[in-house]
Amino acid sequence: ATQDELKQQVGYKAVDDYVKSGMVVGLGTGSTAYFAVERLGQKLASGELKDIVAIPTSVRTKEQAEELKIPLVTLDTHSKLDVAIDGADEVDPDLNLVKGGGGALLREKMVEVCADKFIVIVDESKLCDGLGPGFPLPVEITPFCHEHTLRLIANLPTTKGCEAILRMGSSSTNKPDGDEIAVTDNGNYIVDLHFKEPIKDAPKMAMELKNTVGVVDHGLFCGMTTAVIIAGSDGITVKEA
Ligand code: DER
Repeated sequence: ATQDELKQQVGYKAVDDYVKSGMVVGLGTGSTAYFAVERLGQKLASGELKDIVAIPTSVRTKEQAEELKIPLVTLDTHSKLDVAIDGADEVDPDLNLVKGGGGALLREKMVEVCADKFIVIVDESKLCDGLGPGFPLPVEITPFCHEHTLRLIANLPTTKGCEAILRMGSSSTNKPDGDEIAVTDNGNYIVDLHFKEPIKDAPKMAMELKNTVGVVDHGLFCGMTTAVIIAGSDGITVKEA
């Protein structure tokens, strides 16, 4: 199966297995979450699912959902979700995640911490033994004095020795071209932290990053995952936290 077929398999399965009529559903961002949104639209159009409202985690997911006529609400009126479905850039054995490759980490985390169940959908290439070396850790920062904040987050006890790079071009890593600084949906910048060694204590790094003034949030999603649906060349497996 092609990588797109693997992404479609897990995206569809997440909706088929975890979304029931009447639910409030968080819609993730990225090329895998794209298929979950597509499947939800299909099942609402066919009548298999009814009375669903959804909360998108990015402008581009909002636009895809609007095209599919998925009824949308926000956390302001629905701050408790039944389920959220999203991709990830890395998944470690404890089901801690690195997210934010698509530049949507802040809205993703705001939505996904409010969900009773957080279902992660990945192809097997995202699995790792330790977070870090396989995918740079995105950190969303305020634009004011961003070089200063970049230096701070590159020199924390847990991050010392990493290479911190300001994300240029589009806010999604898929298209890091261009000579403009990437700007997120929230008007912020992103610094990607490149680690040579696996992150030893992700929760500690998460706390140090969050406590750094100028940091809005980061791509470590620790202790949030309910289940991961993994598409591999030999089929689909589900790992539950
Ligand atoms: O930016 C994000 O957090 C995305 O969910 C990313 O982690 C996964 O994107 P992909 O499904 O396109 O690989």
